[in-house]
Amino acid sequence: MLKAVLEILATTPEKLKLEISTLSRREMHDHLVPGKWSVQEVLAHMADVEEVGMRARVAAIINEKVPKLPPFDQDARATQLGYKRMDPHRSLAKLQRQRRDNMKWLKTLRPAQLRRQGVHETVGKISAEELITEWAFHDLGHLKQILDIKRYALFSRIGNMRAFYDLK
Ligand code: NI
Repeated sequence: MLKAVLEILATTPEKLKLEISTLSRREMHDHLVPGKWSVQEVLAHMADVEEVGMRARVAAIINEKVPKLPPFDQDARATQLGYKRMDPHRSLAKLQRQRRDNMKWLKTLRPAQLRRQGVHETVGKISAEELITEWAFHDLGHLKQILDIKRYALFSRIGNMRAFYDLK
């Protein structure tokens, strides 16, 4: 079960790299989906969460006795850290480096450690295994978001075939 989750986590950076390889700097910077993050902001967010969100929380559950896990205010961090101005390739490189390191660490965790729990301040009890699974779930959500942005980028160029699609 966790094996598939680890596989998703291990392959996310290369999937992201492949997906952004066909986008121009401008397409990564612009808000192609109205009201949503740009590719640049998504990548900055993923690199940021990798550093301060995911691993730190799982580590707290493993190392502390029923730790309290504070919520992560992603919009506040996006503004404070300036996700908008961050270079997408640098964000991806940072994520790649950190993920490699995190994969090594995740593979060392034993079943008894994975069963340990923490208390998320908003949603309550959560085990290390659930949190690691959410980590992969979070990856896929942002990958999907990037695919959506790419669909939007093409939408204006498909002429009358637009009638068959409802972009949401
Ligand atoms: Ni996110």
